[in-house]
Amino acid sequence: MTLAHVSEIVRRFEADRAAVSYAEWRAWLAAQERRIAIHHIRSKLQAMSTGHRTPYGLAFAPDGRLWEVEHGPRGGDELNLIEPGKNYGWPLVSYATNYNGVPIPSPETRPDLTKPVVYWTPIIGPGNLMFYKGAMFPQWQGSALIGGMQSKTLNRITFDGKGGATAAERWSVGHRIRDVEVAPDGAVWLIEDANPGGLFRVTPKPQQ
Ligand SMILES: [Ca+2]
Repeated sequence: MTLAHVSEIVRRFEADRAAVSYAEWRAWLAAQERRIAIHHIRSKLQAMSTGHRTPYGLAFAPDGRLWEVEHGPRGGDELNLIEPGKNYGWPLVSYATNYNGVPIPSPETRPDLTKPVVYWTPIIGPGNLMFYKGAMFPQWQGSALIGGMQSKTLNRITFDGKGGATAAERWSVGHRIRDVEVAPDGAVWLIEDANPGGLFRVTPKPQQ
């Protein structure tokens, strides 16, 4: 129902109540309810966190923690543990240098800002972030996988369950990996950032 339509119903109601049908009133009331609901939702919205540069991936770990990967400029790609109300530093601090060579203050200089849990200098150019869950790679259960576009790698991150993380493994795959997903059978799909690009299915090496 458009605003013009609502105005027309109100005008006719004020002129002559009988000119407005029950169905029209129902539609008008439903529109009012939607408007109130949207207003209510908007009033509840707030920024979860600030100070992000170029987020490329956001995912919940099996323990419910929320993680994010983002690109730094010349250096300083980050894996962040996202918590409400925190400022993640950009553009005030970074483990990086600007593209024009101008240094950026180190996160160590601003203890009030939240540091990344893992950072990459030189960069990997993260394409996404996802948590592995599947049967084919049981040793990866609970690990995160990150495609590297700049580094042409697949990266595995492990977690200590207390908010810590480690860049545990990195495989060179020779393609700019934009996204990583897990198939229902536990195989890993990699999609390449290229035109034409490839889609690769990763499975364990058969035992000799
Ligand atoms: Ca940061």
